[in-house]
Amino acid sequence: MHNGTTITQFIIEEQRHISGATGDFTSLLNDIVTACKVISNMVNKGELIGVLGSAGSENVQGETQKKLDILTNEVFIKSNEWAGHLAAMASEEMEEIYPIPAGKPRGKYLLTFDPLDGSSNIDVNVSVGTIFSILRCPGSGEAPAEKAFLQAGTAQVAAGYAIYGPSTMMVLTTGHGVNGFTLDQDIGEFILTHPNMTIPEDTREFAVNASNERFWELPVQRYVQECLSGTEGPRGEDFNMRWIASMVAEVHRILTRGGIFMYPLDSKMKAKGIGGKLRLLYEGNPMSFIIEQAGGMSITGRERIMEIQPENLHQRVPVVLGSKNEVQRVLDYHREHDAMDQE
Ligand code: P6P
Repeated sequence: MHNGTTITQFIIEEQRHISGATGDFTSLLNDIVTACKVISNMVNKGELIGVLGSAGSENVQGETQKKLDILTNEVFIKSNEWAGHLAAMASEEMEEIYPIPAGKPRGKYLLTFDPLDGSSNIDVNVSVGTIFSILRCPGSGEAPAEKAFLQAGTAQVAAGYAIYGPSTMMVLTTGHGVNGFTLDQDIGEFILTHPNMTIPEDTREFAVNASNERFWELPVQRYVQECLSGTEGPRGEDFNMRWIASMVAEVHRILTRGGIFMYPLDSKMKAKGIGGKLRLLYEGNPMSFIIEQAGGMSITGRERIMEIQPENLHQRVPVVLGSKNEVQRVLDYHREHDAMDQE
């Protein structure tokens, strides 16, 4: 059972810890919560309202857009452009930044988001989610350019996700731990059900798209092979594997019971000159903030994701995140490999 604390009440009580808080940030978070409620309803209705299937277009990454990718992007824009909390937004589904339109008040925050992560799963009814990150807007009120978004993940003010699964949940951090809220469909409110979420430091469950094995760098091949060798290998214990192809669902599982998620750099990406599969500003950084606040670790394989200085809006990075001791092992394997390479 829950104690009935709504996410709105929780955010307002959180705000009291922030000196000089004006309520602006609280109101922004509540607008984001509203957008996620609308998206939850759309995702839940699915083909009943004809929103499944392809939109017949591609996003900036050259990936086929689903109808819901575009519709959920519009929901985020409409829910967050009017209130005067934001100076601009950036989305996986938009090549350029979205400055707050003339005639609408401009605020002091920037919002980046992936409105429907894992959307390749939507047509087969597997959990998908929304990921968002809030930054302060530099400068003194003028309309920001793209470079205003190019801040390291350590500059994030807040980050969170909604997961549209058997339950719709929101998970949120403002830098004071991680808390989970479950949508009570009867009253349309997110209720605090998972206070102070923390990730076990150890795990025997890994998540990776194993079809890419032959393209991985040697340290990743070594780590995964040792997991697969189980009790007959150097780890001396058996491991379990998961792969949902929905980062929000993988991260939520890890927050709930531990684990390690990997989308590592591989030779296919290197050949195309891209830095990874996942996007730094609206997937890597918000999820890393949440994971670190829950006591986990999040790296590219070689460095802390939240310390990367972004070079462009849709920059992609390798991601290895989750239970601290397993992520540390992957980091150690990369360091050992690189040291031998330099000998
Ligand atoms: P693959 C979804 O498209 C996504 O961005 C992440 O949510 C997910 O972890 C990954 O890509 C899945 O990639 O190559 O297994 O389809």
